[in-house]
Amino acid sequence: MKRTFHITLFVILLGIVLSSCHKPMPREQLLHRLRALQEQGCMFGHQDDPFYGISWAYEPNRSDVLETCGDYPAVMGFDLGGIEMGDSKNLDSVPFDRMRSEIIAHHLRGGIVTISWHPRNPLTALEHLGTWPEGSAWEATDGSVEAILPGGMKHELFLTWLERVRVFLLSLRTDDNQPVPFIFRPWHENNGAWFWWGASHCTAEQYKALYKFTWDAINSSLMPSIVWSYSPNLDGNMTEEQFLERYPGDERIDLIGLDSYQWGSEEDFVRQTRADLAMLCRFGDKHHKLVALTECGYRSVPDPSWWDRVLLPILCDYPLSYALVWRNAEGGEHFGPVPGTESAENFRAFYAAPRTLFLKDIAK
Ligand code: BMA
Repeated sequence: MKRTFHITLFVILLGIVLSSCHKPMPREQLLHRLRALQEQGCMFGHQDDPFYGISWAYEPNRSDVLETCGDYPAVMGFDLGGIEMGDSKNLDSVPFDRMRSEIIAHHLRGGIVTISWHPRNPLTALEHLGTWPEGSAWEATDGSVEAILPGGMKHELFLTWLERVRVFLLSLRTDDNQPVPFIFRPWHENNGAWFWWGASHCTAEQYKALYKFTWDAINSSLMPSIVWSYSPNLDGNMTEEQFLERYPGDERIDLIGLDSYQWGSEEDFVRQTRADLAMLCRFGDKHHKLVALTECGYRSVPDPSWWDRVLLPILCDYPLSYALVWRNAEGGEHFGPVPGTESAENFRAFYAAPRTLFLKDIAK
């Protein structure tokens, strides 16, 4: 009797000790939160939201989304392009120091952060400093991926690039030194031909080796913070076999996505986006992955009813974590809402729809 009592006591104490040791990592908390939020709706995201709009730049606390509907986007996207060169500003002139503080600020206000990377071309970047398209992500030469893999002539350079990315990502910490969790989405739109890591410029094996090498190098010290995303571009007829060809593997990927823009007709955009999302959602369900429209939009939103007539029904029909529209570039194109434009009122209807989640919906 006494022995049984001691054993029971021991098991209870062991349980208490073990459960207090397992403090969930920020990445686990973020994954858990993303899954719970997906049950509530689809989050709206905007690239470079707090930096500039088409007629303003770097004014504190401004955001075109906030000024259109009274709320911040739930998700904000940021891009590291240029950090690999040791630049102080990214490819769209966003100072990395400012980026760091806005990432931390969005995290602290309860928002979700996603980070992409348009690195320059490792074969030509050093000859063409700061030019476009020469030396940029869009200088889509064959052999660049091969050159940066182990044994390649630019492998050492690539190690310094990854180190610069890692150091920036590691610096994403709050004042009390807590790591900010985020979704990281490198090597995106890889089924197209426009980036040097695109399907026409490297084999599937080389692409997967690139993703895995990146994952291993960065994850070694950032494991607690990163939700990893893999997001090819719209195909319109993507099969699971095609998707799997370059998929880095279930053990490395948490969130799969689609980058889908309305460049042509509305009918094509809707039909093709739905076809690819249906496949991705089936895959996500089977493989327990979150699914998102990792980039989307209609350049300068020329259709005043686009938000709630075209985009919203798509978000309603698929179990998506979020849909992120691209940046509102100063003096140029915009993919997000702009106060005072024709589509702004329609954006407020999109905002009010029960399905869409903005900051106030998720930070409650
Ligand atoms: C593209 C355009 C470019 C920009 C790039 C990276 O879609 O918006 O102007 O440099 O994304 O943000």
